[in-house]
Amino acid sequence: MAADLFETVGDARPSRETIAEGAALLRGFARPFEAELIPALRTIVKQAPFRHLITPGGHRMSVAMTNCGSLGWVSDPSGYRYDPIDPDTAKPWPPLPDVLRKLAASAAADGGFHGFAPEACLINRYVPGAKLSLHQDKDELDYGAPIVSVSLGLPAIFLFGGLKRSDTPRRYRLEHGDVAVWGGSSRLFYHGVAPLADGEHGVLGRQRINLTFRKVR
Ligand code: MD3
Ligand code: FE
Repeated sequence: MAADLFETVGDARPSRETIAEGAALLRGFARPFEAELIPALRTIVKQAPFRHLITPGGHRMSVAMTNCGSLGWVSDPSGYRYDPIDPDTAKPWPPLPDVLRKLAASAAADGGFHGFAPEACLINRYVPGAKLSLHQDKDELDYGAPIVSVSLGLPAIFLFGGLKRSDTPRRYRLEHGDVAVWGGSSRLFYHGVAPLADGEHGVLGRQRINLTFRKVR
């Protein structure tokens, strides 16, 4: 990619890797946003604290979650849904900050999806041992829009399968600042996150934060 020859961002050279049709891994893409991004996340989490949701199967998720934007993803024993109201605070989710909107739109454009305007930003927090089992993201009405994900803090092994649960997943190590854009025919691929290894991250400490931006309707 010729543009990389002219770019330097900290010590990490941004790069774009196509990992499936419509799916791109943008290593280090979020780094230039970091100084604004982390304080914005702290503000959101004060208004809508992390919580461990219960799945429809009755299990408490090891990943803690919150949201910002006009809709938030929630799970409870009755099912999964997008809700404009945080059930824990009974208030709307905190608004999507400009820095997050810009990061998501520019990453989507870099991945080939122009005009991406997310309604929901799900914020996942992993501590060592937390994991996300293989699943499909099927609670959105518009599969034509991509999902943009931003990894922060401790590295994680991301599992990327196929359309069938039985497809053996490929493994990708996602690090602080890595962004992925998932659209096209990969939009419904099974995916998950292996149990987080212990460690200490210079900025975020003993945790991994993942943001997923979605157009819901
Ligand atoms: C591949 N989150 O919140 S983001 C989720 O790291 C979720 O917290 C993971 O899966 C995390 O639903 C992974 C990467 C991701 C998101 C959506 C996808 C990968 C995807 C949709 C289709 C294919
Ligand atoms: Fe997912």
